[in-house]
Amino acid sequence: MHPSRVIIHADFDYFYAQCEERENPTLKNKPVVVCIYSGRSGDSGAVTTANYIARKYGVKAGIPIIRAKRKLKDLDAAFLPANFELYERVSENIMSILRGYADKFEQMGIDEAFIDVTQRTEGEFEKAKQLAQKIQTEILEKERITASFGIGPNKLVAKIAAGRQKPYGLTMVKPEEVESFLVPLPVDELIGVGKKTATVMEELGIKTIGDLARFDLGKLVKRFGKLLGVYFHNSALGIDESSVQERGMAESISRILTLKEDTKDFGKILDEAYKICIDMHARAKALNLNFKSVSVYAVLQDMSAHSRSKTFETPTDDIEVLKETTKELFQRLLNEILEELKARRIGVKIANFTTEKQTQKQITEYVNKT
Ligand code: DCP
Ligand code: CA
Ligand code: CA
Repeated sequence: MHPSRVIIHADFDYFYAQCEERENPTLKNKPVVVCIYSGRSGDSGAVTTANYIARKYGVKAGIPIIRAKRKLKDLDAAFLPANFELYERVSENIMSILRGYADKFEQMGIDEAFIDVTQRTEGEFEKAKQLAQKIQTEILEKERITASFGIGPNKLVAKIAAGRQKPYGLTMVKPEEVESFLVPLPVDELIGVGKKTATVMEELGIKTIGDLARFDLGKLVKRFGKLLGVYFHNSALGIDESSVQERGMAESISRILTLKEDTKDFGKILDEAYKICIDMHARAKALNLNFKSVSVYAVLQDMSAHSRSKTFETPTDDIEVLKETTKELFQRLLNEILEELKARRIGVKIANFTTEKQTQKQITEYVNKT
């Protein structure tokens, strides 16, 4: 038999709302609801997520803001507009911590990731548990965010495990425990079984993953087709061979921010742009990336968006080059467009990455050719 893989899944707890609590601790003891206001009227829009206090009153992702307000009426609840810049920054920082402990790393959306730790734990689940605790603590200490972890012999089991104890939970399912772990759970815990599929399954008498595992495969295939039928059957048995997929290099790193007040003052814009540069540069350094192009953006008061970019001959990781280029590009952009309108939002992007090794290679090749 193959020795088992050891996979960890991390999912950050009530993520957007927790980021808001981190920035403003006075929110901690009250219901917090993060909203996307559609802008049509005061309260139109939807809830993206809520902290656990608000969830006790039935507030959850996807419901209209107006409904959430009704549920939290008379309570001292905070309704906040989503601040994606913040969530992305926090997410990137936590992801780099996770990446540092992975044989293989795969990010799934803004608040979760799989890490394969088979090699570094020598396939031992107890070691993986210690490692997971260490990572959880590091994330809490460095980023002041709690994340829940699941450990399992594959992605399927690790992901379900991560959702079992929240917040700040750690659930380990060893290979020999997979069956007893899955059997009692509702089918909609399986990836790919949403509300609709769950309803169809219930009509077939399938409520738990155990029911699904026992259900006749032929009948399942008849109802859902071969591909899905077999997939559901295997999932219910805890079978998942899919590997943790390292994605290629990021294509770009960018930051956009809303200015404190609309302005056409070059100095003020540059101050903010430099902050972005420093932040992005640290990010590129952490990922060991050199960049070959820089772009700057401005969104004006009429919401029109404008950009300018520049590509270098050779990749660089020099902060001064980044700042100089940003300055030059903003100067050009502002001269050309800022006649009447002020800027509302600005951004900087670096792209066309190579890793340091590749850069070395390109440089040597160049030297050899000449
Ligand atoms: N999100 C969203 N709209 C949704 C669902 C989620 O904008 N319909 C956003 C807000 C969440 C983030 O994605 O904070 C992560 O989603 P999760 O499903 O992991 O939910 P949370 O992290 O908020 O809560 P939990 O503690 O249950 O993981
Ligand atoms: Ca989450
Ligand atoms: Ca998630």
